[in-house]
Amino acid sequence: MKKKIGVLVMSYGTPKSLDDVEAYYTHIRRGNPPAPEQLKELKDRYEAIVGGVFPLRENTDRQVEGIQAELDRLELPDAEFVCYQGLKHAHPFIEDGVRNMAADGIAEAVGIVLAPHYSTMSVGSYIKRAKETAEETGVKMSFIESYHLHPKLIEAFSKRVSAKLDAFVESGAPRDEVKVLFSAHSLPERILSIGDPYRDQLLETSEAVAAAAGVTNWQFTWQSAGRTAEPWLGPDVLDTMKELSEKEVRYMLVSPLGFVSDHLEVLYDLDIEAQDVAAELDVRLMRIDSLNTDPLYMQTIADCIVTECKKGA
Ligand code: FEC
Repeated sequence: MKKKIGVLVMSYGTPKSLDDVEAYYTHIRRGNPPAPEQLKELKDRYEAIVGGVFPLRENTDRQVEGIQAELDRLELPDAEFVCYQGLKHAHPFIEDGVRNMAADGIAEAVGIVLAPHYSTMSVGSYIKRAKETAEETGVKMSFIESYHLHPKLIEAFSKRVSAKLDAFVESGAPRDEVKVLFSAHSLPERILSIGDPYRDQLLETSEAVAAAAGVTNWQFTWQSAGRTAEPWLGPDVLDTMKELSEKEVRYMLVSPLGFVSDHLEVLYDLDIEAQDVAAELDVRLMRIDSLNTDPLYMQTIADCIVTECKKGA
């Protein structure tokens, strides 16, 4: 009989419905309920994207199915992988995922986050929670911390950048006049003082994708900074767009490399908020398509899992 290896696929999580936004936001705020105006503002953002539908849930479901299919296709002689979902801020939580594995008799598992870059505040906190529950339940777990330079990930992103640059050219824009803006979720500036690799990994991905797509006219910028009093990493994409437009840049291609799925931070922050700013500035803004279930991305994850298992064998 083949040995069953659990795969804990972790993702951010999204509310089930508009009624669930308050509980979700309270969880993000570590148990502190949001003020009524903060709650309204977040609900308005969800309502603005496809009328209050929460695409991240279905996208994560599909990604987990895609990863399972990719792992099944490998047909390893001695091992069989079984994927479980664990979400950071929604059901099934990370802890539920690990407990579900233990309840199914899984003794060994690998954990991976659907976010390619490591930060103590993002991927690190997913892993910490999974590790704690794994120790409690006796599941032997190892983790993939980052995969930001995996060749298939770089290929998937660079194909998307090239496709949108072609679309710019077809619509009459000179290719080398399109500024490619690689972006990722901002984090509080204090991560830099603790030697966090997040920013450097993002710059490495940007450089690799630019090289693969033959792009020299690019820069990195942050997006979606939290609404807290402390300083967050900048410049923000909206400020970058304003600054570039003052320098007569008229074509911009935003390429969110820190995200792998369509969700609020892409569909609202870029497709609505940044597009509104682009219209005010008379700038033509496009965005690369999200990876979602791109086979190259599914293969990236499957390959990381198998490589991690071989390390432990
Ligand atoms: O579509 C959806 O329903 C969920 C979209 C979503 C994704 C996402 C990814 C990341 N976040 C990261 C860091 C922070 C930090 C805070 C924070 C707050 C929010 C809020 C919402 C939200 N995030 Fe998020 N994030 C998404 C949504 N995020 C909503 C609360 C309102 C607001 O501030 O806009 C601040 C709170 C804290 O201190 O914890 C920090 C990072 C990522 C990318 C990596 C990952 O996916 O884990 C980093 C998707």
